[in-house]
Amino acid sequence: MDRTYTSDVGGGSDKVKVQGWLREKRDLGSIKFLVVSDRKGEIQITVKDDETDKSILDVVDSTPRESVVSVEGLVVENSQAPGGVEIHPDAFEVISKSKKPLPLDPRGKQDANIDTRFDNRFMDLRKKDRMAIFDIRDAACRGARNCLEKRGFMEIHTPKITVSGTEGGAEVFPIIYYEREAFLVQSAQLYKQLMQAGGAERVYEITPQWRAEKSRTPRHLTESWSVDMEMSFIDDQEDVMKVHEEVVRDMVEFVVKTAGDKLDKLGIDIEVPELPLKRITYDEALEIAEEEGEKVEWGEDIGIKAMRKVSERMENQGHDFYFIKRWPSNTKSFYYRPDPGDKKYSQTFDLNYRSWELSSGGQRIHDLDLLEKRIKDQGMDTSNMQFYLDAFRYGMPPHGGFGMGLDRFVASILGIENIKEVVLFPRTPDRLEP
Ligand code: AMO
Repeated sequence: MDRTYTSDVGGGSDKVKVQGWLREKRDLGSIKFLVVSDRKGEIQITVKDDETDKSILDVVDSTPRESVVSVEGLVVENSQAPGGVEIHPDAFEVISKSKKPLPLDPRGKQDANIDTRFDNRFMDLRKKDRMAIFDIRDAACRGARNCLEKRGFMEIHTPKITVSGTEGGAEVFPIIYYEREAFLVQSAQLYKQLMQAGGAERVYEITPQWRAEKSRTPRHLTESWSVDMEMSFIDDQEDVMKVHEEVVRDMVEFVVKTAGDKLDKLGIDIEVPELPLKRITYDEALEIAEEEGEKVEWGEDIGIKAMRKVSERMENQGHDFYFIKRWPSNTKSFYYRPDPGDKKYSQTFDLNYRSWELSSGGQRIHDLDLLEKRIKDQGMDTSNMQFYLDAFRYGMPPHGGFGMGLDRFVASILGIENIKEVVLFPRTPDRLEP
C-alpha cells in the first residue's frame, strides 16, 4: 500500500498507511491514543484492548516515543480526534526504534535550554513550529530568486576560498590551503564585481559568508547567508535601491502567499511593504537620534541605541523597512564610490527593518586610480588584490549592488530576537557543532 501523508488522511479512502515518528503515547488503561507525526502534520492512532490485535498492542507497549513507525489501518471519523479523524490500526511496524530517554521533548511539554536544543538540533527541528521557520526561509529565498530572475539577473556561484579579506581587516578565518595562506570569503563582493568586468551585467548569488566576529550578539553569526546582487550601467545607487526594494517586497509577498499556514502556526501576521520604501539620509538619522537624546558624532557608525531611536521614529511614521543613505565615506568599505559632488559622503545605503541592519549597498568605484587611492588611504595591503584590481584596467562599467543578510531578514520579519533560531545549524564563536 502507498504511503499517505497524515495531512491527507480522511480524503475519502477508508484504509491508509502512514509513516512517521511516534510523537505521543497516552495510556488510558484499556484504550491508548498515539500520535504519528510526519513532515505535513499529525494523526491520532487509537488502539483498544478489546478491538486491536494483541500483537499490535504488545508492539505499541514496547515502542518508545519518537521511534519511526509504519501504521496501516482503517480511517474512522472521531470529532474528538485532532483533525476529526483517527486510524484504527491493523498493522503496526517499528522501522527504527528510539532510545530512551530523549535528549529533549519535541512535543514541547518540557522546556529545554537553548544549548540542549542546539546540541540536539535534529530533535529540536521535529517541533513543528521550529521547522515552520525553515519553510518560511525557503519561501523567502524563492521570492528573491523569482524577483531577480524576472529582472534579468543570472544566478552565479563564486569562490568561497580566497586570498584576501574584503570587509574588514581582522575578521577573517584563515584556512590551511596546501602551503599557502587562504581565507573563507567575507562576502561575494570582489567576485560579483569581477563579473561586471566580465560583462554579465546583472548577477545574484545566495551565498554563505564568514566573519570572525569578536562580539557575541543575538544579531551576529560567524557563518551567515547573504542575498547578493550586482548590476552594471547604473546612473547611481538609486538604481540599485529600486531593485532592492522590489526584492524585499517580493520576498515578503512570496512568504505570505506560499507559507501563510506556517506564519499562522507561528502566530505571525506580516504585511507586504508598499513601495517605494522610505529613504532618509545618514545626516537625517543623526538628527532624529539627537532629538531623542542619543547624539552620534558625524562620521561615526550609528550604534544600536541611536538606531533604536531612529527606528522608533520610522515605525511611528508607519515604516518598518527604511533605507539610510549617503553614509560618510570613512564609515564604508574601500569599494564604495565617494559622492563626486561632496567626497565626504559616499553613494551608499543600508536597508533596515526596525533597528536591524539588513543590508548594505551602493555604487562602486569603477575608476582604477580612485580605487587604488581609497585602498591606500584605508591602509590596506594590495599585494593579494591584484586579481581584483586587474579587472578595472580594461574597461569596467559603472556598477553597484547590495548584500542582504538572509538570516537577519528572516529573523526580523518573524520578530525573532535571536538570529540563531532561523539558522539550521548555527555557527557562532561558541558553537561549531553539530
Ligand atoms: P556588510 O558587511 O554590511 O556589506 O554585510 C551585508 C549584510 O550581511 C549581513 N551580515 C551578517 N549577518 C549575520 N552575522 C554577521 N556576522 C553578518 N555580517 C554581515 C548583514 C549585513 O547588512 N559587500 C557588502 C555588501 C554590498 O555592498 O554588496 C557587505 O558585505 O545583514
